[in-house]
Amino acid sequence: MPDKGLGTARDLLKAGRRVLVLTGAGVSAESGVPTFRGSNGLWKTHRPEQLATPEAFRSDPRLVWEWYSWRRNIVNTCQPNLAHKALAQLTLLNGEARIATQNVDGLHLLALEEASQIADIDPPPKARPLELHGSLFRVQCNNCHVKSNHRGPIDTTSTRALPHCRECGTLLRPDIVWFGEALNAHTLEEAMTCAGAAEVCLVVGTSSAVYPAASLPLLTRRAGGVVIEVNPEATHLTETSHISVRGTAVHIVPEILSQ
Ligand code: BV8
Ligand code: ZN
Repeated sequence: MPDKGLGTARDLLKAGRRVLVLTGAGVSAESGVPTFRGSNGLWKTHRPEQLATPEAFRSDPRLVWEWYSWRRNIVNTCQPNLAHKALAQLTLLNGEARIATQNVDGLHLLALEEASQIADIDPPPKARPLELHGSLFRVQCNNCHVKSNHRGPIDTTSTRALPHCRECGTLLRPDIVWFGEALNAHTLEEAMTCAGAAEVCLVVGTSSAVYPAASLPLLTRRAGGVVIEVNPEATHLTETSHISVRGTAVHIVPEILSQ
């Protein structure tokens, strides 16, 4: 049974240089971003296979863009919370600490940009979070294979009004990894390498239900590292965690990262 030790977690994170942080929707919950599988999660009102698959996009791009436009509008009103900020500080000050996030809300990157401005430090390359499942605010052309930032409003009134590639006219899709799609090979390889080398894998706010992201802490454990989970509830990972701290990201993460 995992230790619930907040103090032990803090000591391990203080001692551990090579830290991989894996986050999920729960780290952004207190910023107002809906989670997927919780009581009022996204998957309660929408079926993932209806919205988060390439087949769904092929059959009804307007519906899929409507869902992402709705999520973009919500996230545009959200700010990084104290957990995002504490994690940004960690990666800014510890060049060996990395964040791999399943989230597509961009709040880790925003927190890092804010932290580096306040500290007047250029973030080390490894401080940039690995976005395993892409970003709500990037689009990609399946024809040109070009990705670009896109933060403006999406006109979902007709398929023709949806965003199209300026170069070739192809309908653009969100730069999001859907079910059944491979993650970006380089990003995944980088995350797996970090997981295998980590002394500590800190897992915050994920149900650990989705692979291959959920396999990352198992790589740390297999290589002899420590797995620390922060979640108000037990998850698929809890039994294999060395420490599972019950609590929310905003209450626990700043506490266990406080030096
Ligand atoms: C792939 C995009 C293969 C949409 C998402 C084994 C190996 C490989 C694949 C599989 C496998 N087994 C099954 C698969 C298939 C599938 C999969 O994992 N299915 C699951 C459901 C069984 N995986 C895939 O399809 C992946 N692709 O492997 O392709 C391949 C290889 C080569 C060539 C071709 C194909 C793709 C996976 C990515 C799918 N895309 N999202 C979008 O985001 O719009 S997944 C979706 O779930 C989100 O991205 C989300 O990030 C992710 C995980 O969810 P969580 O973040 O954990 O969120 P959740 O709501 O579940 O949990 C929130 C947690 O927070 C809870 O525990 C809650 O207690 C906690 N919480 C709440 N409040 C707080 C809190 N914690 C802290 N503080 C709080 N305040
Ligand atoms: Zn194009």
